[in-house]
Amino acid sequence: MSLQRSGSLHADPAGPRPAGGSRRPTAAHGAPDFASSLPRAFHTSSHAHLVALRRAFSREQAVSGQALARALGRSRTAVWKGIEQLRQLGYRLEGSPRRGYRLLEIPDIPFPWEVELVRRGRFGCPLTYLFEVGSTNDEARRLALQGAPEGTVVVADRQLRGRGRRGREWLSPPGGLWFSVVLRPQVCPSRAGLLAMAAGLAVLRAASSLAPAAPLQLKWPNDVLAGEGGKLAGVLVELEGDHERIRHAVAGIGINMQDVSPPGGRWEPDRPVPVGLARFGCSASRAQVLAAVLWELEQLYDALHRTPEAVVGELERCLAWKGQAVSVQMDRYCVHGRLRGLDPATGALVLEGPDGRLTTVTAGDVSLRPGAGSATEEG
Ligand code: BT5
Repeated sequence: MSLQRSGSLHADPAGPRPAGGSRRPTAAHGAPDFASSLPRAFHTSSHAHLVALRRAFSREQAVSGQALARALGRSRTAVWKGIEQLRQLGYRLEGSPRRGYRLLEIPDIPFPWEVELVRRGRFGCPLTYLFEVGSTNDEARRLALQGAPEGTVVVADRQLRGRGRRGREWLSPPGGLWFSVVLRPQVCPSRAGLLAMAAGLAVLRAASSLAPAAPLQLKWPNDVLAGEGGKLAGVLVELEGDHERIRHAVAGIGINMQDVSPPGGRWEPDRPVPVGLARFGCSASRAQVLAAVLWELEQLYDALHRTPEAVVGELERCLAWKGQAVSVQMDRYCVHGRLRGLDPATGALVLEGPDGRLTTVTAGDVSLRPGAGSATEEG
């Protein structure tokens, strides 16, 4: 029998029933029916026993209690407690005195132990999973200020105050992939724009490998577009440091796994509509998607330090609207022009006016501008 990965959870009737009544996500979105006694947060280090237990279950055969105790280096009682913990969290485990335990169903939740099973590089360890948080960027910043190592990840099922750029709201309902990575880049702050673009490219690479049919493109400076007018993901990089050195950066990444419904039933006109990865035939779990993005991010991040021009080349190849007439809305100006590409040193957007003059834009919102382009500024 093969393991099932459930979107919704089916608590094992043999296991203890959680009491419920907490403010955490409900079973419909992949998180368990909670007991207030369940922890709100799970860390790689404080849940090392579950990491070991889950690793012992990675094959589909039954495992004896004795073998599990050996794998954990702990007593049979500790194994039993771990099994009960997993059951409370939505895992379906069959136990038989003769054959041992068999894992039948895994909830689609990026717990640290699930990510540990599929993680390939340095990024993603340590990892904190939260059922609910204000913003994962705030939590990751807090950890960064306490000295958390590069690659530390905070991931949440739901954000109550998810944010985009310029104070915009980022809708983060249960079931999406909302996470932040602590980075300590050795690059000049003027190149920080490339970090956000590299994070977008990491999502594009990972999503393309998991859902090859997805028509993905990068929209400068931080969006991953899917098809006409769809937004699969957004990136918010927040820096701490001074004009000479970045002390740390927090790369916040939001990926829609399912389509997101608009608040009040309507999306703002002229803004991309949130579309989920599932729409393109992706059947990967959130832990798998997270691990894939973290791996790509790590490769691109390392490349940014060694061979930034190669990263910029790939960014340009994936850039939406190249050669087309666009407008870039900044705080006080709107610039129009033909989108030519990226400044290789900073990742700024390069526009070309009808006279061939190039204009470089470091921040703003790009939109398509049907008709002829001219590099002009409007107040
Ligand atoms: C972004 O901003 O696209 C950056 C989003 C970053 C979100 C991550 S989630 C983890 C971490 N924690 C946080 O609090 N944030 C980061 P921007 O380019 O400003 O786009 C914001 C706009 O996207 C909104 O004004 C909406 O129009 C639209 N939007 C809101 N929620 C969306 C969603 N779930 N999917 C697609 N578009 C959305």
